[in-house]
Amino acid sequence: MRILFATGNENKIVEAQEVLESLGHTVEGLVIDGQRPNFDEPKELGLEGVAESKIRQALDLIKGSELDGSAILVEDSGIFLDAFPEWPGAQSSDVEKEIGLEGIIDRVKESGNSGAEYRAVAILSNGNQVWKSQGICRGKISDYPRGSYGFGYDPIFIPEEGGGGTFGELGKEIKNQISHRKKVMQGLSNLLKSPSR
Ligand code: ITT
Repeated sequence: MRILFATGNENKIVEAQEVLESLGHTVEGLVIDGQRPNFDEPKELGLEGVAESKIRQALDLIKGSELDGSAILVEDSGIFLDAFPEWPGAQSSDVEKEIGLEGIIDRVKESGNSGAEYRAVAILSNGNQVWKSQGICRGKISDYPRGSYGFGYDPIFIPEEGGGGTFGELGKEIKNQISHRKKVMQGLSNLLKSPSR
């Protein structure tokens, strides 16, 4: 299936391509009038509420255009710290800008609980059918940033299945095998093989 990913985050597109293209799909960023669309994100609704809002906005944007009927993908994701329920969660990108990775490390150290997980919710729709999937990657926050691969919280996130390295150190091969994004995209691909709901 040709999938148009409605996101302003190029890293998400690259990671989705790496997972979904090996499963027989193509993925490209949704571009309208030469621009990546920008959506309102009602972050107080959490990841799923934000993803539902983004898919509604994306489908509205392409209604009546030549892209009407295309398979549109949206994804909302974030990191969740065990010590702070639902935080930063859907606010992850804002919190990263406000306090930085060092600010996160400081709060985790103060709390004494380094447990964390990445979560992602993805929704795919052609306007008629809708497929929704979730992905979680368990891990913990490191004592200091390590490695330069990836984006966002990757230099301070140590996935349980990564042998102790951060995603920043583990790189693309490992991240794409075990990440929340791998799981959410794999889940969508599995749903595409079965009748839609
Ligand atoms: P779109 O909404 O346009 O898709 P975005 O970057 O704003 O792009 P989100 O609102 O879903 O995406 O916020 C995701 C944030 O969560 C992201 O900016 C990072 O701070 C964090 N995050 C999510 N997945 C991540 C990953 O795989 N690696 C590192 N940080 C991640």
